[in-house]
Amino acid sequence: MVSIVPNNIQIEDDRTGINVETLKRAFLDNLFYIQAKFPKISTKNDYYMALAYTVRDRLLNRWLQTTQTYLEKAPRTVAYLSAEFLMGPHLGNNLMNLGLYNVVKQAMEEFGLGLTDLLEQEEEPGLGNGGLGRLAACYIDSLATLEIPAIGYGIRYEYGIFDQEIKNGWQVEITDKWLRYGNPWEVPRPEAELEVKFGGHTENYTDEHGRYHVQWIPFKVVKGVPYDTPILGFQTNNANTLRLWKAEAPESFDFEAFNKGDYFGSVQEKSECENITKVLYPNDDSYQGKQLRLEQQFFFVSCSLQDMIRMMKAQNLTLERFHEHFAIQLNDTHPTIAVAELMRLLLDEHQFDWDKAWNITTKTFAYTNHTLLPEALERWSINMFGSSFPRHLQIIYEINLRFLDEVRIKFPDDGNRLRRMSIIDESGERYIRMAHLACVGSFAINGVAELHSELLKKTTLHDFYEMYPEKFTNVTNGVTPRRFMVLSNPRLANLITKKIGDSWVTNLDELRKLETFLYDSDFCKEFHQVKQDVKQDLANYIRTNYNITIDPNSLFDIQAKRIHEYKRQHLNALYIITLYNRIKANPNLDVTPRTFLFGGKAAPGYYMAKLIIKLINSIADVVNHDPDMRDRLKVIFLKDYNVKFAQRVYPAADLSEQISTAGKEASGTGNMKFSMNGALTIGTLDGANIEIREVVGEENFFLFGLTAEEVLQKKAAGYNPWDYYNSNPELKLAIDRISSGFFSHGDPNLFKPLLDSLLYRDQYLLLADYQSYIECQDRVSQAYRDREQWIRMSILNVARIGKFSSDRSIRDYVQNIWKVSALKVEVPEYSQSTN
Ligand code: B1H
Repeated sequence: MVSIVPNNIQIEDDRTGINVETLKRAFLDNLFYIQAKFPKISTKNDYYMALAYTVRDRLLNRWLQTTQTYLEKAPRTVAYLSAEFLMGPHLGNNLMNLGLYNVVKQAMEEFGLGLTDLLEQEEEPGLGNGGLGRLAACYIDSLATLEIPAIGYGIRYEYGIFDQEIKNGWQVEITDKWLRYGNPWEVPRPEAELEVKFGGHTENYTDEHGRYHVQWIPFKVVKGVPYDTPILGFQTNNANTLRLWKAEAPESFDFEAFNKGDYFGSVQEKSECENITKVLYPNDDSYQGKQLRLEQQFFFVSCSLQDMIRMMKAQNLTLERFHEHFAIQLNDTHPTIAVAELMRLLLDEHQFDWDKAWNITTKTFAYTNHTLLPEALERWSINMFGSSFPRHLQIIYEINLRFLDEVRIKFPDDGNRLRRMSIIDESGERYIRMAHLACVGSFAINGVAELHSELLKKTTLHDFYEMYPEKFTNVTNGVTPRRFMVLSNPRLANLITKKIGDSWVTNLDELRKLETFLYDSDFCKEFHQVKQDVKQDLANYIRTNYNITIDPNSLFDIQAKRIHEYKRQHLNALYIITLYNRIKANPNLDVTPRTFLFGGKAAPGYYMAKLIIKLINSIADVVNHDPDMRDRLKVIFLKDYNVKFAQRVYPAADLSEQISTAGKEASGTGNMKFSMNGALTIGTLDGANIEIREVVGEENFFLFGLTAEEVLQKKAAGYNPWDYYNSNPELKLAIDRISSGFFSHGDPNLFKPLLDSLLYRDQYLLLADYQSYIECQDRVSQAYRDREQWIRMSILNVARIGKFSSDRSIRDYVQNIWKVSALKVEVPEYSQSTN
């Protein structure tokens, strides 16, 4: 193997050396030569940038050596295609993975700079909405840590998920200008740009051998420029690449406008090209049939597939073996146009015949479904789709024709089944059903938790399960313990390591060893102290940023996730009102003091979700200022919940709210992050909650509510929310308090849409689950009074959570779906300086 490390580099080199003195010198050097500043005139951001470059320098040899090794050995590679990568801040993660956290901390301290301050400075790349995007980020981390050759492909949105402010209790959206001060972690690769076509029409021609071909004559061409970010594994040499595409105008395509002297027209065309990667669509778990979104999807998919083909060519590999070289994972249907685009590339640009191209395609793709919610299932109107992608529409028709023939053979004389399964929905205006295309075009289909995968087979994809049972599997989601334990909760991580050593970080099942200390009172005390200290940290943060005092001895009850009716933040709110009412009725009631914390963004166009935020803030206003509460009840909505802030939140929770209507939350991943940090869960039998409860033990989990099956039965039997309202006095009082205007300065109309939806529809069965939830919450309050027992339950949550490491999820994908092997990267030792 050829080393790419120049052999004259010595360990003390300012770009590689890792002792305090060298790091300090390198930092000042970067401050001077990159930021063009010296300490006296530097801002905090200058310091952050100087440090970021100092750290980046120290991972470049691993990154380039990895790239070199992959190029040489040409291993089978995972391509993870995702419209979202919610990476969170890079600096702390890279410091941890390089093992440089403490030495860098010391170096900064010698300059009088606090490392935590500098870490706080980083603007996180919010290139995702919620769970789906964060999952992609956890998987990219685990892939590198497990030394699996992999590339993450996605979109470099200029504006990520909006920043949330709260004004007068309402959400206000602010554009996320995350690139404003530059991004030290990315490397633009303009030399590797590619072209992507849009619109126009197709033409048929016959070549000199009499073979029939189709040519796509586009209306416009857009350039895709890759921006690469190294993703280093935890204490490995493997640094994989996250390759995000930015859209730019080509230099040549607008010549017509220029020739006509239409300068402004051509500039406008340029800005229209760049629109494609301008902004992330801010909807979680729902889709909008917007043409620009479809164009975003195609843009990054086409760039990525062309990039893979180019790589194979560079390695002298034949495209006949494309499926042997790449396993492409489709993160939901968002990149599913890839099925048609790979077909087009093979058919039209590389002259494969249909059967050969289809064989390769269907051995390449695997599809992960992330939701059963009907409003999230992507379908594109044929007209819109065809106007942007005329050739792909033809290809999809042809795929469908052949597919329906297959269905007909397996299930003769079943017209309804054909209509149900067709990739084209012909029931009204015609649509392409992307999930159907994904199922037909993939060799594997998986849900993200056991229940979800079962429901997929029973409901949404039932016909496809009958057609291709062998394609279906489950891969339960997981999260990275590096970011969500080691980095975010160092106190807990250090305590664990002190007891069981540090190999749990890459082998999370080892946390089981903590069970030996369950009745070790010193350990329990220390564990409790860690939780108290972390809660105090959050209390301080809230004191500083919200000017509200909360009691770290109260039970921290936290619901942090996107705001959605199915996630039922308003059920939580009904419990708060119930507690409030009880204390009002009996001011001396002996209640367990609680602090209710909420965090999460609402999609800007989702009125009901925004009204839920307003309701929580309105309740907070009343409760926090009512002297009768005597600080036993506090409610805070924490604004702008993002990855950076989440890292403060998960460690501080006593109780994690996972209260979705059973059958609606595909998996959830916050549930895992809370539990890993010692929170107990109050939850329904939904998504991964079921599996969490299974491993931590039912006695260490607060279960309530209807099961998924009972939800369906109840709805089928004709659910009437009024029955619950009329027969439950506490529920009635809670709802009446809202409708009377008690929380809205006397305005009875403010929350009417929300209450009407509860009383007249209650799609998500809040009223049906209310009593069960209230009783369960009361059990929580009781349990928290026996603090020693609570601590043991909390320890058991941590000790038994190993299954939910994303390392386990990735091993599942590797073994059952991708069939790839690890490839260790060797980084030659730098020659040691001798003086
Ligand atoms: C999940 C989405 C999602 N499921 C559409 N579906 C989007 C759908 O921009 N869009 O159009 C964006 C996101 N997100 C979540 O995925 C599930 O709700 C969670 O239960 C699950 O844990 C997570 C990861 O699998």
